[in-house]
Amino acid sequence: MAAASHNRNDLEAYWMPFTANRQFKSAPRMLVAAKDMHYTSSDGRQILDGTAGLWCCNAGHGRPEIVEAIQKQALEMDYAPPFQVGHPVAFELASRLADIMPGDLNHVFFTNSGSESVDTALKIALAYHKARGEGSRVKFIGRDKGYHGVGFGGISVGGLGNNRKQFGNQLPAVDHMPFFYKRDTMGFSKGQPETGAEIASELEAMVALHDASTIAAVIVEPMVGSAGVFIPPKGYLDRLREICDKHGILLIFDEVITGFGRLGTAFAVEKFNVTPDLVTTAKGLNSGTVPMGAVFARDGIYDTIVNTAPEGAIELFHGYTYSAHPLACAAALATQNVYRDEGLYTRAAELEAYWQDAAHSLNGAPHVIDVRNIGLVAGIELQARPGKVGARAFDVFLKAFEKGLLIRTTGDTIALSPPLIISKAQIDEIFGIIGDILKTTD
Ligand code: PXG
Repeated sequence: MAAASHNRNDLEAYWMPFTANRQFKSAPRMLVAAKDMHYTSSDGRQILDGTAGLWCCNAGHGRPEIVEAIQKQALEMDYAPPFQVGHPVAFELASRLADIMPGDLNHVFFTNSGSESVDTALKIALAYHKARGEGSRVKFIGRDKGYHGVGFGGISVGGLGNNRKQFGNQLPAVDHMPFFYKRDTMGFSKGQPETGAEIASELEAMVALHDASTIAAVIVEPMVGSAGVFIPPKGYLDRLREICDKHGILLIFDEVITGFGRLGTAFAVEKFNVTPDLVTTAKGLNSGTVPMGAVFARDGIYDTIVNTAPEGAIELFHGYTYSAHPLACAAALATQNVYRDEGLYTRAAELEAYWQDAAHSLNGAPHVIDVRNIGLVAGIELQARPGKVGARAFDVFLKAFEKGLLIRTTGDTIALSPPLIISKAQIDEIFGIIGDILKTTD
């Protein structure tokens, strides 16, 4: 009964996501406050944020402009239903976002996470083909090692075995392109590898196998984030675009990580100069302050779905209770102002050379078998301990936390993606701490 609940171990009730619960609860690491580039731990230490939270707090933490906008909106109107009524901040935000997104990706559908953005984009792709009389296009092509969130759509088009193996059923009509990265030819590349784009032609073989008339969309992360920071070779994304165009297949860029300044441009669309048909985003949209995602669609997709529906009919049977939540929208507008006023969309480009040199200074450090970088992202891959994949990198994570640095690890790769407000001294601090730890890690 509830009466006894105060006696419980209060770490037990919370089932932590993507976490070794038993291990964590035996030695918890708690964050209790955050300001600018630092977290504060429960034992009062300052922890330098090497990961922008989880690739999301691009403007840094506790930014007064964003906090005040959320407070003001909460007082003015806490919530408004998004179906059949609107509120002005959502329209203003969508217009602002369409303005900064290149090309004719002018229509914005709001969600609450990257996973929801992916599901939404997949559904829009299906609805688009159906609306133009090609309802046989129901298959999706993802890529090995892709991460597209944890919805059934996302794990199906995603290419990470660990995220699928406990769950059996997937979307049935999905296939995966091969991974593009080859360490022997691409290892220690600075920015985009020069060679290797030809593997994109594997998509042609898949189209031949499935027949174009069955394929709705291809979805890729323009830069592979979660699986360990892999940068596409020059020309690779262009080739995917060409093949999709040739066969009437939609191209979806999952920019949940790359969106909002991470690569030195507002979106990877601009950085790689390839325009997809749909773009999924979340995270940096409001600097991680309130859960929110957004899907961008090209004019032709919106127009086709909206204009072919009968007068007065709902054109897309899709949406969430919290789509365009007023607090999330207010936070996003304030965040966009911070990004604009502080030039944060180009800041990663300004720091890229410095960041790259700092990252590659670990070339030759103990256990380092590869260093990859682009914008303000770096992947430092360590040799795995025999039979214990991930253990060495996790040790580095624990030691870094002790030394006042938050990093992410995936397998044996250390993934770094700090807030875009980072200073050069803080970049030195990140790689200095990691270099020191590697010297004392077995
Ligand atoms: N797409 C991509 C490309 C992502 O990186 C999602 C979709 C899903 O977003 P939500 O908001 O539903 O989590 C992501 C999320 C990591 C890590 O350690 C990265 C993510 C999530 C958890 C861990 O790199 N990215």
